Amino acid sequence: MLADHEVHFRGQPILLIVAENDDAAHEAYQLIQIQMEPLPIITDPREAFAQGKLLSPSRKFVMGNVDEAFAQCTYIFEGQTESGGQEHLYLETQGAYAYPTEHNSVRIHSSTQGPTAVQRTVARVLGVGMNQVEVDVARLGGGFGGKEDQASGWGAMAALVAFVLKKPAKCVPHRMEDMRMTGKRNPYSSDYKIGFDANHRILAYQATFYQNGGAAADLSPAILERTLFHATNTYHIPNVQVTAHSCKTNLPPNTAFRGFGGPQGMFVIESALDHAAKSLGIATYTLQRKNMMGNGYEFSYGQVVEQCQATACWDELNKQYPFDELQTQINTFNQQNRYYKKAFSLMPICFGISFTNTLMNQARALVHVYTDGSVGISTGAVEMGQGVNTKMVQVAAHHFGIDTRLVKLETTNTTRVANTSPSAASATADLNGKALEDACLQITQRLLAFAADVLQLTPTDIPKLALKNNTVWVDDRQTTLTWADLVRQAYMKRLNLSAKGHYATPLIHFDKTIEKGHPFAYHVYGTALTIVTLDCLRGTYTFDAVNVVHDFGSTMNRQIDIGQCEGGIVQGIGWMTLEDVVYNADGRLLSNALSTYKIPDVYAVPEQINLHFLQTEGHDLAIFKSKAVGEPPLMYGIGAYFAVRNAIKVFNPQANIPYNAPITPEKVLMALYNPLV
Ligand code: LUZ
Ligand code: MOS
Repeated sequence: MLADHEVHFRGQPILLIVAENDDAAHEAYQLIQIQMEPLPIITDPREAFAQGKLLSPSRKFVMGNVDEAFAQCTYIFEGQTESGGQEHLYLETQGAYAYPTEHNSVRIHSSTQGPTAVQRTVARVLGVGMNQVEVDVARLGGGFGGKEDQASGWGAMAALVAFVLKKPAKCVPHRMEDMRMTGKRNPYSSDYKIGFDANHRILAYQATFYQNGGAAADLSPAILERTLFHATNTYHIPNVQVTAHSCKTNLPPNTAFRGFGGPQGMFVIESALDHAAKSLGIATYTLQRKNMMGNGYEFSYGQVVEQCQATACWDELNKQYPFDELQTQINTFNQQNRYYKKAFSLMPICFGISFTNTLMNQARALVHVYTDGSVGISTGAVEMGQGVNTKMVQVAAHHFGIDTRLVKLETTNTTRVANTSPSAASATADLNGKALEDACLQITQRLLAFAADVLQLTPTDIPKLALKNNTVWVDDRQTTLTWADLVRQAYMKRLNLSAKGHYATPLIHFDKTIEKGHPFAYHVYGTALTIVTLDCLRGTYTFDAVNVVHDFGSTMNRQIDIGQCEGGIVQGIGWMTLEDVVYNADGRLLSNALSTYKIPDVYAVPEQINLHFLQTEGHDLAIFKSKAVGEPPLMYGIGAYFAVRNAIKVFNPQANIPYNAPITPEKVLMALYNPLV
């Protein structure tokens, strides 16, 4: 919990001051003197790699033979990319509140995406059983991955104080402390090599990823894996060799952030394609579309593409906003405007849904039907603004055929639902929704069998019964037996009105020894068209529109899903264009406040975000066939980088712009006049 002998990064907790109030704590802090001997500091992942400093064994996914394929290529392009970190900037900082309870136990209210992770860590720090640690989560003011693994420290500090002093304790960092002490999105340094035949078809792709992991493993090894899973994005590439190294540096341990390594991998292949297209003198979108994958394509990790919507989304977008016509209009605008230049880009996405660690794809739920017909439900899902609570209530209300008003969702609590996976990987609604569905169906089966009795039908009639509109229906005809009556009578006959549901995603598996398997329940697809206007005197830009065709499956809540897409797009634009996490050579965070770290504001939001729902059946492994929506839209933001880059090229075709993100206004201004001045 605290540094021992060596401090590995600036911001690592060294000691814990317990005081009755903030002022007293600060006074005590002033009295402390620490003597430390400086050690060498590494902040760059390539340097860490050269010194053999790794957080976990390196990984390599291979399909076909890239060496043989490159020998056959007509065109080969090689280069390097950099993508930066990203501060989560959840509105509510990290924090926990703990108090002692009976039987030498402790209860913790934690701002965590992973209640069980906090419970496990606290039990270990206190040296007690997990059954002596209760974690309760009402909701979070945002998580974005930052509280998947990094909430545990704050929970442990609060719990330690409560456990030892037998008094309530609260541990909540100030915003600037939170920014300095916690890890962020992993920055990546990458090398790519891409080869094409004479018809511009990709024959081979090779990439090496140097992940900046920070000072401890945290989730970086899992993030590294997802980078490899998404390294080829939506493209049909027969020969692939991608290698990834998780490099240990002296920065706060970097961690999960919406997309979880996927965006970092996709940025590299999109850079490689853009590099190739510009060198070949063709539109990047022509090259992208030509190489789009389809059903039957085998990813480098062995999963075969099914129910592919990649070209369906792309082509529908092209139908609604014809790209060639748009280019013609933009050309006219650019001829008529000397200091404003417009450009656009296309960003297709394919994101795998499931925790890549197969065992984490499990969930449980607890349902009680009370004697008055009201319902209480508990799941392992944590609400952090993504709307999962609403979706859980929808699941229960639908299966019982009752108004959502009759359903109450309890807090997420480790004594009601144990051994939870964190709310992460976009999989929370699917996993917990399916577990909840299992519990609801156990109860409805009992109730419908009982209803057949009450209505004086035979057991063979049970399949004709349904619960709808707060009543029992037979063969699509409403009966006079209401839900409330049914429940009350069932109780009087001593029926079990509670159930525990369980779900483990079927079909998925992965063998790390050969790096092959079927790790994802399904994939989510979509394409974004991003149009930008660049102010070539100032280096600033505004996004005219982000137009998207997205594969929601069969959405169970349109408003929530639209909200997730809009938020993801804006957060992705922030990562790619504005947000610059800066450490000095000593590993001190310089961008530790909103005055030095620029996040999207109302002016940075695209003037229009137009979301089109692709018409599809949805997927059976998605709850109510409504596909996971949390992370995929973030990657549309990558399109913003390429749109801005294209606009610079219109003004200054000679500009030599490295594939480095974020492409901040400062960098844009330099590129606009380089090498002109
Ligand atoms: N967390 C995790 C995640 O532990 N495993 C994952 O595969 C994942 N994917 C996305 C976001 N968080
Ligand atoms: Mo996450 S990056 O789904 O905690």
